[in-house]
Amino acid sequence: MTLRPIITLPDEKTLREVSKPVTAVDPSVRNLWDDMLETMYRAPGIGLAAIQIGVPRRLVVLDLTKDGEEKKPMFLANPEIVWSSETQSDYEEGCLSIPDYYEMVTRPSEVKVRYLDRQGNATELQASGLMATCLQHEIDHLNGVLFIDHISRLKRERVLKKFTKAQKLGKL
Ligand code: GNR
Ligand code: NI
Repeated sequence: MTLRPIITLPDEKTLREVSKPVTAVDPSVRNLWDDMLETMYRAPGIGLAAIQIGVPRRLVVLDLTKDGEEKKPMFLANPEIVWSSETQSDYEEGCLSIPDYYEMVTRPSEVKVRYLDRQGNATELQASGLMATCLQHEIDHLNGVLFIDHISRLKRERVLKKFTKAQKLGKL
C-alpha cells in the first residue's frame, strides 16, 4: 500500500473531472482501493474518491468507524444512487480536498446505492445518517461535484478565492 498525496483546491482542473467507470474489479483496482484506504486513514477522513488522489476512476473507499473501534472499510466501484428519500437532512460537511472548511449541506436523508464490491459482485446498500451523507458526497466527487456546490454562491466563491490566493502566496 502506498500513501498518495491528496489533491486540494484550487486544483479544479482535476477535481472537476468526471471519473470513468471501471470495467472490472481486477487486481489493479484492488491495489488502488488499498492506496486510497491508507491515504484516507492517514488524512484522517471517513471517505475518499479516487479523483482525490488524481485518478479519474469511479472508485470510493469509506470507513465510518470511530477511533479505537475495529476498522470496517468499504470498497465501492461504479456506485450509483438508485433511490433517494424525499426527506432531507442537514449535515456539517468537510472535504479532504478543501482542508479546514466546514459548512452545512442539505441532502436526501436516505439513499439506496448500487455498486460493485471488492469481489466484483453487484450489491445494493441502503443508508441513512452520516453514511448517506458520505455516500452522496463521494458519488458527487465522481461527477466532478464538490460539497461547496451545494452551498450559497457567495460562500463558494469566497472559499475558492481563499484557496487561489493561498496558492499564489505559496501557502499550499
Ligand atoms: O472525512 C470526511 N468527512 C466528511 C464529513 C462530513 C461529510 C462528508 C465527509 S467526507 C470527508 C472525506 C472526503 O473529502 N471525502 O471525499
Ligand atoms: Ni470530499
